Amino acid sequence: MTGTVITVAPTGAENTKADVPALPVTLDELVHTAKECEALGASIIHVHIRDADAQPTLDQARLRDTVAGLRAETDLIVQLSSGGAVTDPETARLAVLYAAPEMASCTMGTVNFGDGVFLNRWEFIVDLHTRMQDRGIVPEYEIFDLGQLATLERLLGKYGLPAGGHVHVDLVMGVPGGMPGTAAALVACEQAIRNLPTGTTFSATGIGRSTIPVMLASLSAGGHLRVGMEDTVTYAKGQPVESNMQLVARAAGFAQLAQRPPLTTAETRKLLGVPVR
Ligand code: KMH
Ligand code: ZN
Repeated sequence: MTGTVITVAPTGAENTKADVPALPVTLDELVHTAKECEALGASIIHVHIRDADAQPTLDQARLRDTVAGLRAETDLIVQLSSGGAVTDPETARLAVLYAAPEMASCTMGTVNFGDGVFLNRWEFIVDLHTRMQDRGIVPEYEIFDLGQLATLERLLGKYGLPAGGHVHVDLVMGVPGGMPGTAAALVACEQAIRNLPTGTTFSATGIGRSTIPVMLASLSAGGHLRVGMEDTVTYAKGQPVESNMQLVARAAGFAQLAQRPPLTTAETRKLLGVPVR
């Protein structure tokens, strides 16, 4: 493992523009953020979109415009969230795939999510996985708890490898209701990932204050990084995040220190089996 994939998750569905004014919510803000983060070392963008009132939406036209806008202005791998917000119905989450992203997230199980429940039934997971296979969309399997890696093993055993043939996992750690954002939990996941197909890669993100411990643990365990205001809105104690660029710059710095510098978009495409445009 020579380099680091840095994914930026700039917006998410949980933080409000009123509480976090620096959150990118319009297409212009998103494209600006994407370009700057690409220049700083990000190679994937994990995208949730907002409507005209800055509320989370899975509106088809907006999703298509977003994919087109990001593709026109950057070479980042565009990964749409199929997770949406905890209130989004399964039909709307499946329909995200019609917007033809290069990648989409695919969560491996139900998890308590703060006061809500992020529902991911087995049949729904199978539907997402097989529809992505049919459409040539490369999944990023989102893992909120250790047992979800066993679900992924079962999924791949029954329904086969994803589009592109490479398995990539993202450990989302520190969600209230999911696994903690600790080095011990990350190592437990890394052990379980060894049961997945040879060459499986993983990235990790720590929600809130677990962002730094998870980043350091992931780098030392051979993993990649996801950062962004979807996951972290406090840069340091009492210091709000100014921008997603600030978080990507810190991640790139840590990756350099670990002597695993950020991979370019072309290198990440090759690693994850995402076609060159
Ligand atoms: N917003 C969360 C309920 C994903 O993007 O796939 C789900 C989430 C996962 O963020
Ligand atoms: Zn997300």
